[in-house]
Amino acid sequence: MKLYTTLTSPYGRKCRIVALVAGVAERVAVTQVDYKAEAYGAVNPLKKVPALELDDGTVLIDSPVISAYLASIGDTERVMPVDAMAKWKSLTLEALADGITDAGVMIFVERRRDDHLQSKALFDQQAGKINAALDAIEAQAAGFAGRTDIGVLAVASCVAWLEFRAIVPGVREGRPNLSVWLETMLARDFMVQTAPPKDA
Ligand SMILES: N[C@@H](CCC(=O)N[C@@H](CS)C(=O)NCC(=O)O)C(=O)O
Repeated sequence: MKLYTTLTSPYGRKCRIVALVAGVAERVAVTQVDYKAEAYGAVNPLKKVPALELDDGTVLIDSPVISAYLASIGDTERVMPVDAMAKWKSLTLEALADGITDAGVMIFVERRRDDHLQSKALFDQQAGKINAALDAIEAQAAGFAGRTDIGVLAVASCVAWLEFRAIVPGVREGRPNLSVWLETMLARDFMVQTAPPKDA
C-alpha cells in the first residue's frame, strides 16, 4: 500500500509512526506527493495529505482513519488500548493533538501571506487554543511514560512539529512533565526514523 504524504506533514508523520509501532511499516510505501498538483485530486479530492491507497485501490483519508487502519492490520494493542474507556481517552488525546496541529497549520499558512494581509487576531486566537491544549496535555503527561498508544503518538508528532516550525514560543516552558516525556520520546526509533529532513 502507498501512503501519500510529505516528509514534513505532522499528520503524515503520525501515520508513519503508527505503521512502525504496529509493525507494518514494511508494507507501507511512503510516497512523497505535491498535494497541490492537479493529479493528486484523483487520489484525495480534498488535496490533503496523508492519504493511504490500499493494494486494491481503495483510498483512506484523514490521519485518524489511516492510523486506526494501520493499527488494525498490525500489532493493534500497541497502538489501540484494549480497555474501551482507555481507547476513547486515547482517541480523544489524538483529537486534542490533531486540533493543536490544525491551529498550528492556520498560523503556518497565515505567516506565508504578505505582511499587510496577516491577521494578529488569528495568530492570537490560534496560539491561545494551542497553549490551552498544551496545558491540558501537561496535566496528563505524568502518565505518558512507556505508552505507545495513538494518543501519545499523536502528541509526539504534534509537539515535535510545533517546535520544528516554531509555531508558538516556549512549548516546553512551564510544562515539565511534557518536557521530560518528550525528550525520551524523541529519542525513540520510531521518532528518529520519521523526523523531517534537516533542510525542509
Ligand atoms: N484532518 C487531516 C488534516 C490533513 C492536512 O491538513 N494536511 C495538510 C498538510 S500537513 C494539507 O494537506 N494541507 C493542504 C491543504 O489543506 O490544502 C488529517 O488529519 O489528515
